[in-house]
Amino acid sequence: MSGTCVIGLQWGDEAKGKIVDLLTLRHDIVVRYQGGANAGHTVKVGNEVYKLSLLPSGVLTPGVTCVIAGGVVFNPAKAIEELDELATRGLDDYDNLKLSDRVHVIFPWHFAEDRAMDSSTSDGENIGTTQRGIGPCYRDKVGRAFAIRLGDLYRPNFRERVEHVTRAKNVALAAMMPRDQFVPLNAADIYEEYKAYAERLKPYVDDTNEYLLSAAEAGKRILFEGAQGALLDVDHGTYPYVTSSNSSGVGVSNGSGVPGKYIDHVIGIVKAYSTRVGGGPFPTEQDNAIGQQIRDQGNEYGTVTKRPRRCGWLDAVAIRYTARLSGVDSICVMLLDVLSGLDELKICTAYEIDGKQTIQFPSHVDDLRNATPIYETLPSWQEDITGVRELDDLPANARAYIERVGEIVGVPVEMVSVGPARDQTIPVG
Ligand code: 2SA
Ligand code: MG
Repeated sequence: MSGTCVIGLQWGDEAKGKIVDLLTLRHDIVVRYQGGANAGHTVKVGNEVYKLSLLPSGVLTPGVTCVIAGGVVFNPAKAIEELDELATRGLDDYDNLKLSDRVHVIFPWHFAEDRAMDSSTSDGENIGTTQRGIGPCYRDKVGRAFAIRLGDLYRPNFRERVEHVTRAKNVALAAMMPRDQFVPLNAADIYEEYKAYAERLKPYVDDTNEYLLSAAEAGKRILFEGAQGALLDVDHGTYPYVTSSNSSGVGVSNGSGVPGKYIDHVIGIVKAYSTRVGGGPFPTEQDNAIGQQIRDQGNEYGTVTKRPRRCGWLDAVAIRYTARLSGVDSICVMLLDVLSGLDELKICTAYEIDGKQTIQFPSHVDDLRNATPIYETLPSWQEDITGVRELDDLPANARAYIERVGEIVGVPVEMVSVGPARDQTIPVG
C-alpha cells in the first residue's frame, strides 16, 4: 500500500506541480486522472521552467512511469506538442509514458461548443472556462452517443464514427451559433488529422486500469496528481462555477481506476492566500489595492489562458471543508513568500450568512454569494523569506501564520514553500 495523492484545496493554482515534482523522486509511477489541458502545472528544475498542461509533472523525472488514466479528457494535439517541446529540451526518454485507451478524446467540435455556449449558466454569471473543450467533452462522455475514446481511434470504424458525430455536431452548432460565425466542420479533415495523432501516440496507448491495478497489487509507489482544486469539483465544489471533473480527493479512484484501499496518504496543497480564475462567488476576494499587490507579487495570471487571477485572503472555512472532503492527512502551505511586505494579514475563519455565523461551507452557490467573511487579523512580516530553508529562520509572524492555518484546518502542516525552485522548501515538524 503506497498510494499518495496531491490535491489542491482551493480553486486551483496552489502550486501542486512543485510538490508533485518533489514527491516524484520517491515514487515509481505518477498518474493524472481527471481534467485535461485546462490545467497549468509550472515546475522549475534548475534554471529551467516547464509549463505542462496535460502530461503529468512526473515526466521531468527520468525513470518514473507517467500515466494518463481513463478519467482524463485528452487533447492529442496538446500531448504531442508537450512531448515535442520536452524533446527539444533534451527530455525525450518516453518509454515511460502510458495513455489510457479509455480517455475521452477532445475534438474540434468540443472547442466550438465551449466557445458557442460562452459558458453561460442558468445562474446568470459566466463560468469563464479555459475554452479547452473540457466541459463539452465530459458532457459527451456521460451522454455516450457522440463520445469517442482513444481506443476507438484504432478501430476499423473510426472514420464512420467521425462522420456520424460531425454530422450531428454541425446541426447542433448551426443552431447554437450566430449564422455568420458558423463554419461547418469537415469530417474528412478531422479524420485525417486525428488518424495522424493516433499513429504518433500509438506506442504509448495501453490499458492503464490493468497496469495500475497490477502495480498497486505489487506494492509499487504510485503518486496521483490532482489538477485544478477541490472547490472546482463538479459534484462537491461551488457548482455551477466548477470544472467538469471530480477535482477533490474523492475523484482519485473514479478517475484512475485504483480503489481507495491502495491510497494511504493524501496531501492537501494550500496557497497562503486565495485565488480564483473564472466566474463564481469568492467571499474573501480583494478587488482592491491589496488584491493587486498579491497579484503582482505572486504573478497571478493563468498558466493556460494568461487571465489575471482574482486574489484575496485565505479562506479557512473553504479549506477546512475541502481538507475533510479530500481526506487530507497533511497540508503544504505554498507561496508564503508572496505575503511578505503586506501591512497585515487576514484569515477568514467563519462566514455570516443571513445574519447567522457559521463555519460550515455552504452547499448552494447563493449562500456562498451572500456570505460575509469573518476575519482574524494576524501581524505580517516585511522580510524577504525566499532564501529561508529552515523553519526557525522564518520571521516569528510567518511561523505564527502557518501554525494558525494548520490549527484551523485541523491537519498538520508538512511543508512550506517560499519560491518556485525545488530547494525553496521548508520541512515542518
Ligand atoms: P473548464 O475550462 O471547463 O475547466 O473551466 C471551468 C472552471 O474551472 C476553472 N479552471 C481553472 N482554475 C484555475 N486554474 C486552472 N488551470 C489554468 C491555470 C487556468 C488558466 O493553471 O492557470 O490558465 O486560466 C483551471 N482550469 C479550469 C476555470 O477558470 C473555470 O472557472
Ligand atoms: Mg494551474
